[in-house]
Amino acid sequence: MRKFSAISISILLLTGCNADIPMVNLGIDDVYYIPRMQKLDLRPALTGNKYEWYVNGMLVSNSKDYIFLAPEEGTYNVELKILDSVTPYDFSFDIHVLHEEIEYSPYISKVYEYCPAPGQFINEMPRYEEGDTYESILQKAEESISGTNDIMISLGGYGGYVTFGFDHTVINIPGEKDFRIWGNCFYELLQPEKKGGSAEPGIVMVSYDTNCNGVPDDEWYELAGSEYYSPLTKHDYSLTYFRPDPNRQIVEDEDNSLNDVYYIRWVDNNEIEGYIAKNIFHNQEYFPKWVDANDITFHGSLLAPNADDISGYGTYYVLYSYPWGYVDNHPNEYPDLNSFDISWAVDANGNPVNLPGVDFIRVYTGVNQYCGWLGETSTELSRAQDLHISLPSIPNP
Ligand SMILES: [Ca+2]
Ligand SMILES: [Ca+2]
Ligand SMILES: [Ca+2]
Repeated sequence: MRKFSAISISILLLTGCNADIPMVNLGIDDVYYIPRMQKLDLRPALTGNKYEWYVNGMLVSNSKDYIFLAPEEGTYNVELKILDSVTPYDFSFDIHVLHEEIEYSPYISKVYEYCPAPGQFINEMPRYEEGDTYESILQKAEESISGTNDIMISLGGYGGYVTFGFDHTVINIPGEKDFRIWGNCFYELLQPEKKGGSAEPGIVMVSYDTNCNGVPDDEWYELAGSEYYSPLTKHDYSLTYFRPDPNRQIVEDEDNSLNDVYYIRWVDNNEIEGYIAKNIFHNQEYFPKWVDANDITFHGSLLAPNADDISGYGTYYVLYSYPWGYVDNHPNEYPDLNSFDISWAVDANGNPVNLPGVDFIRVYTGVNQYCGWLGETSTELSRAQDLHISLPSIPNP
């Protein structure tokens, strides 16, 4: 028995969070129809001393407000008990979770932020063209990595990041990895027993749209990969890059194919400083051209350097893969090593957090490393997939 027409279902789909439901005295309706994997923001208008929310008889929350989110279709009975000596309240209602009207895409649908650090692929992946603004570059980043477009974008040196999302909430299924991200890592062939080659590990952060406004302005959590608790990993790290100084001395290093060694200066919060050099293979500007500021600062965790010059004289660098939990860290042929479990999320103090799902995913370059002619280490990515959405079927010709 449907009370709502298909049209109201579409409206619910469009708004994502459904805070605009007509208010009754409690501010909660008798019945709701929502699509799966979309949040229903329940904010009772009445207050009390304590609150208990039950879904199908199971206590799920003691907060005043509750966000309902279901991965699967079905009818869910929700009960809200407001415990109060003067005005106790007990309200039971049903939420009918339906299949979405337009099938969800398993791939990225939106890029919210693209803020790369300087690097040899910046202004090229995606390409800056005269007149581009932050908005148009963001659009190019979205066109590159959304759907199955699979065009690589570079995040530049340490800290550079991209934030993206899907056309639904990615559900955290217990005991399962939830999404996968494609990079451009390969293994080199000289030491096949050691997993190494061009691993440029990117750290993943996730966020749940708890204020239901569709904007990534909520708390962020790092996914703790294999190096998170390593004593070599620095937390609360920050690093600032400076626009190239037009009066710098142009110094070449022919052995390493560098034609401007002191090109872009950086300094970190340990007062260590260094440079991103310009190399002869990439001649465009390395500082993001759509940025007006004279410096850019990034914050996060810093992984230990993963590169080794096995030639001993700067001709053959191997960037070793960390065991698990990073982007662009193992070749794409290893889906499991490029897949992520939302349950790895930790808060700023390293304590695990239990997220029902995520609406925003951020990836940033996790190392601050320079490898001679290879240049700075930078995470690249081209695609992401929600592992809980079935792949679109290929239409018959
Ligand atoms: Ca999971
Ligand atoms: Ca938000
Ligand atoms: Ca890469």
